[in-house]
Amino acid sequence: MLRFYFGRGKPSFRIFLLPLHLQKRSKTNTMATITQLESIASQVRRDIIRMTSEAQSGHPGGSLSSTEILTALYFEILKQDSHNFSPQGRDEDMFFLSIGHITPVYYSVLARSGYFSVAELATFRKLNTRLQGHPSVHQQLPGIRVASGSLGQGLSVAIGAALTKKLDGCNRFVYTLHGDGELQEGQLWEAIMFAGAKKVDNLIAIVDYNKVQIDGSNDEVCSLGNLAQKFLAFGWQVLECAGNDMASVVQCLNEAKSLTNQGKPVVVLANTQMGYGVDFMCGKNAWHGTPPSPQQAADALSQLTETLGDY
Ligand SMILES: Cc1ncc(C[n+]2csc(CCOP(=O)(O)OP(=O)(O)O)c2C)c(N)n1
Ligand SMILES: [Mg+2]
Repeated sequence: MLRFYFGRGKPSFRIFLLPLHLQKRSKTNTMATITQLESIASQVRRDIIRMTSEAQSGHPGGSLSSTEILTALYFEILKQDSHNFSPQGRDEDMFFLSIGHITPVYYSVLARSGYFSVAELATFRKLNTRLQGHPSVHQQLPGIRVASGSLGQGLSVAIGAALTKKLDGCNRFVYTLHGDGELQEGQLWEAIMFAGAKKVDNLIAIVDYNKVQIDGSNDEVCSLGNLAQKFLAFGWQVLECAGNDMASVVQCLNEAKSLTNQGKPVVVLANTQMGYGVDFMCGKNAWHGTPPSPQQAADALSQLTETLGDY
């Protein structure tokens, strides 16, 4: 099943439309929440710019493209107890960041949602701190269950967690986030095949589909072809959304939840733009792993409203 939510891609499959009475109801119910989530996302983007600029290293591009996705997950979708973090995640939803280099956005949403102090964001990428360039478990930072950064591994871990939840009789879900360049890793396709074959239907994978990666566009490096058709062929349900539109992201993730327990894993292709929210970064792969200079950071911050208060 493939459904589109305001996706930029040509809707060559079934276009999803809520019945009118539900459209009206969901709009009324979610307007305030969407506005609040957008406000949080603005602060998260400020954190990303400040962390990478102050450290003069790190990955702002993919962090900015994934901001709506991670904000929606941590402030709306995931059922977790951020104040009592348990690595086992029993009776909770679990999230695995497979695209480990986007720690600026990950650390920001973890801190802002209560896993650790917001002030700790100032230690990003400093030696002997918990906020290393890529997530690691050695520092026991609350919220992190597995190290990542070596691309391609997160789905395999998530499948193990999802199968464990089934064995434990837990009806919560396991979520992952992947990069599109990351999808060139062979291990991912082995995991995608396994999840489809074994009907891991409590698993929701999300792709930050920003169409670029470290060395250029996906097409220049190694085309992903028709990604939706590939997932469908591997036995997944496929949804697509406008990944930098908060309403589209939230609606799509809620729909993904409703498609669980139907014998197929679910993937959300979130059409995003690298560097979204900062005009001179938007759509440019050069910002994959380049920190903004102090002048560039000042320019970027002038475009992003401070909503929750800078750390
Ligand atoms: C196994 C492995 N190979 C190569 C790398 C180096 N690397 C880090 S990020 C990246 C590109 C990832 O592209 P994408 O997933 O699209 O992330 P984005 O650039 O959009 O943030 C590469 C090749 C790595 N971290 N791990
Ligand atoms: Mg990418």
